[in-house]
Amino acid sequence: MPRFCALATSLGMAASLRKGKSGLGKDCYTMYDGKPLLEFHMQKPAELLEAMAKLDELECTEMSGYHSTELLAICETAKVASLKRLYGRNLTVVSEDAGGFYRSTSGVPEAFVDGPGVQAADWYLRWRTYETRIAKLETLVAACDGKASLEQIGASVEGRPIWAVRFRGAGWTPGAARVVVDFELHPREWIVGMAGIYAVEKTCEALRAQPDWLANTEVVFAPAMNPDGSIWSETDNRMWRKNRADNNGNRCKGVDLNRNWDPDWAGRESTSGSKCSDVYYGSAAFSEPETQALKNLLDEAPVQIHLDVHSFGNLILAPWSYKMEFHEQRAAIDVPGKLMLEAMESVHGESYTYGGSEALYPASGVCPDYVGLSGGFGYTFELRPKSRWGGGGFAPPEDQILPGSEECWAGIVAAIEWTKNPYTTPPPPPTPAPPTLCDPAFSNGPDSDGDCDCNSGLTCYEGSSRGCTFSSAGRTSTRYFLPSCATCSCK
Ligand code: 0X9
Ligand code: ZN
Repeated sequence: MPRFCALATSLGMAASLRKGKSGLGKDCYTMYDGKPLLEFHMQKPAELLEAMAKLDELECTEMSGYHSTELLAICETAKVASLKRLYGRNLTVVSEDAGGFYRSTSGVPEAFVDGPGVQAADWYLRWRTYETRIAKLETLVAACDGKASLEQIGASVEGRPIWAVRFRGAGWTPGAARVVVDFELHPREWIVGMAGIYAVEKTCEALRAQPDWLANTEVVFAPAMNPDGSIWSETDNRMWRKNRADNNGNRCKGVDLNRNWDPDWAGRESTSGSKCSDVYYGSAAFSEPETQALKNLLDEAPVQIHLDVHSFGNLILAPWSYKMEFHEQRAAIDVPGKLMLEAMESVHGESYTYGGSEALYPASGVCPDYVGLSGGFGYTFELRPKSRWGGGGFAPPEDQILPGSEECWAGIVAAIEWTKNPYTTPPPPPTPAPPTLCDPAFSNGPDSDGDCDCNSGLTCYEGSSRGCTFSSAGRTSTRYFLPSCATCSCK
């Protein structure tokens, strides 16, 4: 399998690749070199769907992920004339060279070379190759003081291991608090793969600072759910979304791992039975080995919160994903949902939107709806960037990696904290205790440290015993007594 992005990096060519025209061999943008990047401005969702079907027919690469009524696509130059005739002023050419455009604004993934002056945090300043990310996982788990285990949960279509990192706190038994977070079902969402490694790193750090943080709790991360697709996206096709299933020898490969689930597999919303479609749902629910691996992990024990991490759009999407109607438990679902929102926004002041399918679009057979069948809450995160423009959509600038990963981590922490104490309505603010006063008939106070003082000439009794407990723990006095003492009196 060609591995040119990684190879170029190890030869020190990444910087020149990042700058513009590669000219140095193939990379993950080469297939888009010299092809126009087009933007379609549609007025209504129905027009959007029609345009998307047209793009499928013309074998264009659709790049907006259905995020708005504005579509972004890369098409062959020869197709542009007919598209211009069809869409007129609703079509603009953003760049004549989509490959060069994304190569220079987003760049290619690199290995990480440690050495003098290199900081650990530098790891998050560049996109990292799949191998580099898995190697980092191994290092992190090995250095996590025995708190984490790296486990193979399955194998991809092409036979690559699928890894999970499990943090099982002392005292956890099946049925107790459990959070599962999966990353990068969609390979082109590179920021998600980076955020998955960051989450593992931060969990180990948190446990080092507070070893009992996950007592009675299990947290499992699956940081790279689609290894074949990720490598394909890094080496051959930057915008690859599906796995690498061969679809019985069809000319179009791949199943969308976020359409291959129940409930509502092969339903009506934003999915397709066409093998060439980016949202192809596969031959059956759970047909793909990557889907099965995650399903088995989720099935091991009840899950209170499942987070399925994607990009882009700055969204936290509540279930159900497959329909517009509100979930019957939506008020309860909103409690951790809004805690995650607040946590993510508070990191950098970046705004996120929280909502159900009304906040994006409904989608049938998606992964986070699955835990809903057994009572869990399954949310979708759509990480940075917020938009394509100035944002880069699926291929943002590298300076988005670290803040995006930090925001994702903050959302995960909020989910874990809620799961440890899963209230479904926010707790009422604590009611202040009514002030306890000293009865002025026989005492005065409270004094500076909170005691009542018997009036002159009176002696304090607690019940029938002479002498009362006062604020200095355990000591008694014939003058002072605690205002809360119901049996204390001055005689
Ligand atoms: O379409 C998807 O799979 C997700 N967007 S992405 O751009 N990452 O591909 C969104 C799934 C839709 N989810 C909900 N409606 N909740
Ligand atoms: Zn996605």
